[in-house]
Amino acid sequence: MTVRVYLALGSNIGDRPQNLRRAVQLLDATETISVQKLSAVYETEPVGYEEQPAFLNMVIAADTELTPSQLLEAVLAVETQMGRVRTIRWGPRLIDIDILLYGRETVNSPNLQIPHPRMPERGFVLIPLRDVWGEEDVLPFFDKPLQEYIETLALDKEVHVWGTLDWGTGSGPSAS
Ligand code: X6L
Ligand code: MG
Ligand code: MG
Repeated sequence: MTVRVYLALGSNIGDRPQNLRRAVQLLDATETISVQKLSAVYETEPVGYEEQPAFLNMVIAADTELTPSQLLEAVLAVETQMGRVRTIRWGPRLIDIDILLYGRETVNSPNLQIPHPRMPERGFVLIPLRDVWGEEDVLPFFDKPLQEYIETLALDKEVHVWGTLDWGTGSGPSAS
């Protein structure tokens, strides 16, 4: 059975757009994960631990046959494969991949919570999510339309369009 999932990506170390591009490519190269839509790439002020470089953030929609825990394993494998080392909590990272939504399912285990519990407060998640949220306004499990969450975000943390990611689906004019 195929499930539509939404993943949030972030990078604030090294070649940030290249890190996002590689993560999208590795996710799409994973058996049973098929990347469907990419948001714009946003440059965002750090939240939580503020003394660190600005992030690039984006959200992707993908289809998968994996269960939630298998998807988490796949996501962590991509982070590890890219060389992520976990040091400071909330600190700088060359790639972070968070599972936001897994169809309309909820998961509450010690290592995985879906929907992502902090999602509705984070502009760096909701604003890119709006780009790829095609179905209907209201997010599953959150009682208001996405746009209303965006309107009530604190405006002290800047999120602005940085550009778009050219990740090479092989369907472009240069494909051979
Ligand atoms: C009070 C206490 C208020 C903690 C907020 C928010 C903690 C977000 C952690 C918080 C708090 C986080 C990114 C980031 C991080 C990212 C941007 C986190 C985990 N990841 N800032 N901060 N983008 N802009 O991807 O999200 S650390
Ligand atoms: Mg995160
Ligand atoms: Mg994470």
